[in-house]
Amino acid sequence: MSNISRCKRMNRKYIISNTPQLILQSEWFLKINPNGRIPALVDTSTGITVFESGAVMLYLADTYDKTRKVSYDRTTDPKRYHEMVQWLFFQNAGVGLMQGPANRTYCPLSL
Ligand SMILES: N[C@@H](CCC(=O)N[C@@H](CS)C(=O)NCC(=O)O)C(=O)O
Repeated sequence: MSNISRCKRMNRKYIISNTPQLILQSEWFLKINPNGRIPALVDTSTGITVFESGAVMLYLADTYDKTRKVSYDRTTDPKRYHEMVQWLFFQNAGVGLMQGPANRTYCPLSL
């Protein structure tokens, strides 16, 4: 039984990561992320699916970091919240943006 099947059976949340290309282009995965990339999150508690690492992180923080141990609240701490979001976008638009193409270019599937 795969880890995903196990998580589904246990009704657990799961993040799909470190996945072979064959799976990323499969019909069931493309329903979760039409862009065919990881990470993607399926939260069986809420029925919400999220792709894009930044969106996944914001979703996890908003949904599960209720006591704000690792994130900032937009309403009560807007200064820090927007600083957090700016660095998240900086990472996603810079380093993160080039990571996918770099993987495709420098790590051919035939390896
Ligand atoms: N902007 C996306 C980038 C996702 C991405 O490029 N993921 C890579 C792994 S780090 C991937 O899925 N590579 C497989 C492929 O491009 O086929 C995000 O931040 O989630």
